[in-house]
Amino acid sequence: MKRLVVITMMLCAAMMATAQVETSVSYGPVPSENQLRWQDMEMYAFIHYSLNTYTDQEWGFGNEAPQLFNPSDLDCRQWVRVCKQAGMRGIIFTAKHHCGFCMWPSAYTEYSVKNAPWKNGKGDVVRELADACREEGLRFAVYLSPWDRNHSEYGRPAYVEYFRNQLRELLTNYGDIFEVWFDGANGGDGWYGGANETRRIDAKTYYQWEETFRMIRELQPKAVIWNDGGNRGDLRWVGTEAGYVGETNWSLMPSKGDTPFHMLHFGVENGDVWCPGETNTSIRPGWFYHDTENEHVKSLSKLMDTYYKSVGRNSTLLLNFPIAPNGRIHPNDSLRGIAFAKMIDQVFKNNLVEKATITRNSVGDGKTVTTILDFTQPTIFNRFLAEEDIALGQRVKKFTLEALVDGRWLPLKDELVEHGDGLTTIGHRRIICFPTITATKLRFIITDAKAQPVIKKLGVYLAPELTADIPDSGEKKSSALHLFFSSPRQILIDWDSEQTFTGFRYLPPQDGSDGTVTHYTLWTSSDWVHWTKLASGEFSNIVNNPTWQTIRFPATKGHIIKFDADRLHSGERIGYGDMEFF
Ligand code: FUL
Repeated sequence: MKRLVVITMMLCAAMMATAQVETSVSYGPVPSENQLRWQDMEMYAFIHYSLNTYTDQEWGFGNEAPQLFNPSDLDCRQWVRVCKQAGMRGIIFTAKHHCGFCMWPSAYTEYSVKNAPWKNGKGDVVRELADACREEGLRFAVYLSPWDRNHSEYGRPAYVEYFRNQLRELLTNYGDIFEVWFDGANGGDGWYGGANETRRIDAKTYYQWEETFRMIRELQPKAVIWNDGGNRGDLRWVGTEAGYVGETNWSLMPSKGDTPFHMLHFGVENGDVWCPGETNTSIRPGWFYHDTENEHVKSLSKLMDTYYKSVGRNSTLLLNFPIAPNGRIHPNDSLRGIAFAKMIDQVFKNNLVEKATITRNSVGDGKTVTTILDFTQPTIFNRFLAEEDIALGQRVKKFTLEALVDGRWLPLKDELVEHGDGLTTIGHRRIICFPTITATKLRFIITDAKAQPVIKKLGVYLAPELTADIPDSGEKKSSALHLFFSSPRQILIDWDSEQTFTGFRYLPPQDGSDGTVTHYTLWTSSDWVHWTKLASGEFSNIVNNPTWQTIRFPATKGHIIKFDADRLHSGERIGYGDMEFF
């Protein structure tokens, strides 16, 4: 006989948490405290910056001159502010990339900032960034490339000693480190102290990872280790840098043996260790800055897609922001990053589950669970979210989703899925995207689980439609300024350097009055935090006489302008024929 349990209640998030946790016994491998803390970070930034920034390369050969490193305007606080506003909770910095150039004055090499003209060789980028992160409440972490194309001993035992010495410097002199990132790229050709040759190593044995890991555990017991270089760390690569993990994503891996692509990408259902996937990708095509990529910063819809396919698939998102040669994050990247965070907030700010009545039936051994969300009235939505309490293990194997539309249950499928219907694992967070529907009820059925599921949160949302034109047509650039629609009624314009503004001209759309701004407020800022109002008011008679509108104001310094359309004549988005600043 099957046992039937029925629970009915008005749902609020807190009740949901207690109501569904009927067990506190874990099942299978579970995350460590470090892994749990890391998973809760959800999004954090990569920063790629090195001599490559000045040679327009992705991988330096190891013989690039330290003299190239002389940024005019290096500002780690700008990086941190941008990352923070882009929703990032920490930063992983390329302290040393494959070229071997150290962004801190390592005592073990001359190939570092100490021989660069920047700050007369007295600078330390790692220090400045670690301090800036601490000030702004972001966590800090380091990328130290095991492959070093500069070092003469690379490939021999002496280099491994050198590598560990460098790591010790980074782990002891810069405060708490949340993650240590060891790139998998290994061996091959390089300068190697002038040898100019190809050196091959066995990534599994050469670096003696066990000893290095032991050192990390001792010096930074709260750090997680990422390693795709031949030894299982605390986290795994997801097998691609394109910014997505498999829709089935187990946070489990086998503790031993090789890890082919499918294991990295989908995890391993019966793996014996907890080893969650970290999705790493860059906001641009390259990891390092290249002028030629300024027009190819990922669109907002691409970034949202990346979010759904990483954080929304039981992974974290490690999103790279390259530093431009002047020592700052380029405005195209920062504006896009900020718009990304805003969009995430917008999508998830209103959880429709809070207005629903929930009924939950679990059958038999409790592994099959049906949850019905009754909205009592027709409700419009297009996103579903579920979270397991992963501290107790990852359990759900399969589920279905159905919406009651006009009295009929319609199956919903994940429209971003690459294989099957995609309604498989949940883990820390699963987000399902489907076309906008109007339904009175939503039915979430867990059809297969390893053990009784422990769902700690459910969410139903209405995400704004991201039409293809938002990301790309929102930009207009000249050499001096970068313009971006941060929302349909707000334009942000960022200059490469500080300006003195004295006036503004606005030409309304010339092909109709939709989008014409009739009332506006204009702001400026130098730091994205403090805003000074420059002017606000009405463009008189602009609809009947759609000509240039000129506004003058007292000279004010800043490098960002925010143009708010307080009122539009008609339409939903700001329109303009042209704009000019004095
Ligand atoms: C890769 C490296 O080779 C790239 O240069 C970059 O650092 C990326 C994050 O990892 O494997």
